[in-house]
Amino acid sequence: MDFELEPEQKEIQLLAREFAAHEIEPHAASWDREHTFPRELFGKLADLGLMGTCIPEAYGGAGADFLSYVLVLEELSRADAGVGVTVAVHTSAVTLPLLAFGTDEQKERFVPPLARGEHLGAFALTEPEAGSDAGALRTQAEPDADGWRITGNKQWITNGRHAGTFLLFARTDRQTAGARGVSAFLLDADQVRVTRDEEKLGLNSSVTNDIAVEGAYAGRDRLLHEENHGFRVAMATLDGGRIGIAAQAVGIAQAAYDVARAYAKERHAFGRPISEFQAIQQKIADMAMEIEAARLLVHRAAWLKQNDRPHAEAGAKAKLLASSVARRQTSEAIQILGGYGYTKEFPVERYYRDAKITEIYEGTSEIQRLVIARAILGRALPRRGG
Ligand code: COS
Repeated sequence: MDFELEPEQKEIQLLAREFAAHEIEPHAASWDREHTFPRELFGKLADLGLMGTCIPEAYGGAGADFLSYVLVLEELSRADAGVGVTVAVHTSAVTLPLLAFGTDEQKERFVPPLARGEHLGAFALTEPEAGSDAGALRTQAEPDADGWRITGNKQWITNGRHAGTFLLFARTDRQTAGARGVSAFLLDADQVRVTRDEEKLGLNSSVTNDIAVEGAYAGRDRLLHEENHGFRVAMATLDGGRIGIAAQAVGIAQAAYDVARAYAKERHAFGRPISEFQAIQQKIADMAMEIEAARLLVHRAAWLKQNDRPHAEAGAKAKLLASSVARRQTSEAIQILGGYGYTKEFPVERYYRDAKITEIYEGTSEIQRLVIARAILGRALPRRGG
């Protein structure tokens, strides 16, 4: 066992950290306040290879491993969690499943423009009445010529307004309810209409959209993986994606910790720095411990994934812990800063708002527990309708 990062991993971590410190962090407060999606930033990230960190060089990526990618996500999210989710969805939820499930032709056609950051990816699974119960989706793909006509509505689609490639899930078998009978398709931006921009509690530098697909034609070349087996694509994608969201949560928690620790040493009360009071020391100690524990789970899950080992349970555990640490410890950071923490003068209120979503998207904490429990106990939970 070796807890030391490889030299290349440290190098890429430093690259992302320095980029985030110069190009993201100084703007994060205004992007949050003004709900700015920093489109040009992703071009700069692409110039460094960070829009395809863990994508092979042959497909236009940087050729680093999955752990390196997770390190990048932590650093980006530490500066701005909205930037973190944009890159996470683009990479984990679109580019990686294309590599895992695509034909050679699909990989050659769709991956390089994504890996080089020429356009963004969006993952379209969720619908107004299919969130945690993803298998209940209603978007329909009707056979037409040698392909399908797709019609339906998707909700809460990260990157929707700015995406060039959509990985979209639709029902190809009308007779079969639930997860069976769902297929995965690759659509272009001009086949999708953005119908709404979501207003959110946080992550204001990312975009979240409702989209409509109105009879878009998808030929066989746009079917990802086998017909009626798209749910497997969705689940396997989320298994990996959750590790990325866990890294995002660690980044947010780390950012809150950094501010709280510095403030505790500077702020005086009762004639001493508040860091000399046990009440504050105990909070700082808990923060440091919980963040480290969450990070270790994230790194282990990433290591399992990059070694082609089962990682669904490890990823769910990492996300479950990291997201609850982020929610709890961003709140504690506000507590340490007191009244200042509640104002926009310091970034901790933004971290607190941004942290909450990590307990919800790419599977709620309740779904993570279900995934973990199924891995431990087997499929002992009631099936749909039963
Ligand atoms: N990897 C690969 N395949 C998987 C899988 C995984 N981790 N988990 C399930 N599958 C497959 C199953 O093997 C099954 O295939 P077969 O019918 O061929 O055997 C199929 O997918 C259906 O699985 P299951 O019966 O477990 O589906 P359920 O409807 O019970 O749903 C949960 C399972 C609840 C775990 C799933 O719907 C889920 O993860 N929901 C949360 C969705 C989510 O995270 N949404 C966020 C969207 S992105 S913001």
